[in-house]
Amino acid sequence: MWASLVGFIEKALDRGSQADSRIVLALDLHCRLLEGCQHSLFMKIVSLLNSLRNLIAGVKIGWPTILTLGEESLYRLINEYDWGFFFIADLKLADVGHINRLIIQHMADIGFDAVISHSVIGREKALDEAVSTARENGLGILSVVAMSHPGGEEVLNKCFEDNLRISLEAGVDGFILPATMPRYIEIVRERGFKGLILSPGVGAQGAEPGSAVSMGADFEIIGRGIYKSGDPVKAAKWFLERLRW
Ligand code: BMP
Repeated sequence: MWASLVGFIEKALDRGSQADSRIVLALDLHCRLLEGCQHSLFMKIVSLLNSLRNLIAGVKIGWPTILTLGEESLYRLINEYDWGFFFIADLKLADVGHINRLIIQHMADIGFDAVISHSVIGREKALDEAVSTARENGLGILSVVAMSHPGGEEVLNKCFEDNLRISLEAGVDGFILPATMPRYIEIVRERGFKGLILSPGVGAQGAEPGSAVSMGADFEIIGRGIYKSGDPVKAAKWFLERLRW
């Protein structure tokens, strides 16, 4: 069932154990086009990642950074430094199949190891196509099954069971599940899911570091708690003490 078991899942777990870290940095640093600071942002990110080299397992890059840097700079960022991290493109795909296909091909060209898709889009001509495109291009694929913010409970998280079923049937490598609502993580593990679970919501959104892992998550996703802190290395070390492999 887990067709890419020796692909992204293994790569992520290997890296986590080797780095002795369950931290995935959420990289959402950005600047506006008219500010003309794309180059300085690139250098700032290189310096940040360098300083976190031995503290984090992977990097999840979100829309703000993807838009600011653009494809060419992202390609350089991921490929021209020997980081050792795994890189996840967090586009939260939520479109029809052929558009998801095109976007995933772009992410593969840039050098990402995995992509994130919504699952609420359904399987047929949507998530199925995202999964097959990811596989064809050697990428892992993670799906959003429930979200971490309070409004997640209004609609999306009410579809948790359907999102989970759709994701399992489509054969994703793992799930994005909220550290702020750890019961969802617990349910998924209680049902015997062996793939990856990555949990956002730690730090700035209020969840305690280690809380998602104690429910069965493999990694906790931390953004502002690290990159917005006055001393990102000190902050990452603090989180790491609670998130050792
Ligand atoms: P922060 O630690 O700064 O709150 O960042 C959380 C990261 O996780 C962001 O990149 C956000 O897009 C992502 N995320 C989230 O916060 N909640 C979800 O339910 C799903 C996410 O991907």
